Amino acid sequence: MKSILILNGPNLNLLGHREPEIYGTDTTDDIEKTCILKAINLDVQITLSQSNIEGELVNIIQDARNKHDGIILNAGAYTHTSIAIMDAIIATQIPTVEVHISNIYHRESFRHVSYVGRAAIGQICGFGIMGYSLALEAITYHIS
Ligand code: CA2
Repeated sequence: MKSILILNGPNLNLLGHREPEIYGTDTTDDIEKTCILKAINLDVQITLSQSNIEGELVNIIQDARNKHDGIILNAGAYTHTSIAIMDAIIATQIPTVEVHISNIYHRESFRHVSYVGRAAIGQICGFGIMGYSLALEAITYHIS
């Protein structure tokens, strides 16, 4: 069975509790529930992880080698700044789908730049937490 890592970056642990007008009212527990249902449907195994620390995200991506067949990554604000996370994705060569809850292109111009996007196979943004299950479908299709 294929194994997919779903990795969230900084502040995404606060989902549902702050800025609901941008990020909605769904929490990370809701992301987990939605993804578990989708994973059963697609017959894939999932692991969820979150860190607020850039280096930890790099470590988790490196550790994914030989463990996971694909990564779904919402790197939060590090999306727009982190060459280290981009390099980790390129180095591990694990197919990665970039996800954002909000439509980053409707927001400030600094959010229009994505270093993750340079390494990812594709990007899903603007669909709220449904983006994670769409990404699960996309990555499963890609690696099958
Ligand atoms: O839309 C997304 O998923 C983002 O990755 C979310 C990041 C933001 O920096 C990106 O530009 C787009 C921010 C995540 C912070 O999440 C919060 C949730 C609740 C309250 C405050 C922040």
